[in-house]
Amino acid sequence: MTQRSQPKQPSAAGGSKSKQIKLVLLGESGVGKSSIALRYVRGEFNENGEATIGAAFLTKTVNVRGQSVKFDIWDTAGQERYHSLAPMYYRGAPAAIIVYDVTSTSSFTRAQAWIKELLQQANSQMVICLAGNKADMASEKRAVSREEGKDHADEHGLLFTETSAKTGLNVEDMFINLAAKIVATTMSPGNDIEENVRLEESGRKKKMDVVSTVKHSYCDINIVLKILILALMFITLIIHFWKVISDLALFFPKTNAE
Ligand SMILES: Nc1nc2c(ncn2[C@@H]2O[C@H](COP(=O)(O)OP(=O)(O)OP(=O)(O)O)[C@@H](O)[C@H]2O)c(=O)[nH]1
Ligand SMILES: [Mg+2]
Repeated sequence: MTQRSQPKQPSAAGGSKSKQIKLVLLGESGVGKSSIALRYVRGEFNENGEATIGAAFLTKTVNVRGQSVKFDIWDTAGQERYHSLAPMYYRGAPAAIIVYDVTSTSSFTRAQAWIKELLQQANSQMVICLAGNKADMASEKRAVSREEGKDHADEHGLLFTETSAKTGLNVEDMFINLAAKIVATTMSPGNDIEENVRLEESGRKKKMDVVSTVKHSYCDINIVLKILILALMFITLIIHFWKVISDLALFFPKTNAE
């Protein structure tokens, strides 16, 4: 797919205000992340897609349970040299799709590492889907069984599907299921993603308050130090002044005597 594709702005589904969902696509290079994004957003497939550089951004708005949902899709680069950039995209994101290629065991191993990383580093409320892509090649070249993928997803409480960006199999459903789960989670009291974001923000605000409190106490110390330095300078000045006076006192009697 073309690198750094321009965000597409489809018309909002439904009349209500769109709920924005940041979604990140992760997985080994070549598993088909960009192809999935391209299939979902534009309904296209490119046999000769180039590896993504950095990340690409796409958007799509859909209607889920009467709620207009706008996906902000971050299609990350799977090449290892871009790994360090990934947290920038998944941090704070409420949704992620971890993609592997059903014809590649190494991509499944990499997907497991992504799951581990997200469970440790990402937002604990993140809705994650594990996707075994290139299902159209499964009959001839399958290397990871559907059961293996599903079991791994179940073990970590993730959504699971097998997709084909080439034929479009399950691509749309995967995004809709993710959105439905997020909308459901957001609507259920006591487990509200927006509430959690607010809590995270208030937590962050608390941290900022602590920082500013510390800053204030540093300010106080600075003022005390400044006062001490000024006092020292004042005392030194007085001593010098006193010395000059006493020198003059010694000088004048001598002059008078002459
Ligand atoms: N047969 C088949 N080929 C696919 C499918 N999805 C992607 N491909 C092909 O796999 C290759 C890699 O696809 P990309 O979408 O560029 O892979 P990627 O995960 O974005 O790779 P990076 O950008 O390097 O991380 C391309 O040649 C695609 O045409 C699929 O579902 N079926
Ligand atoms: Mg790509």
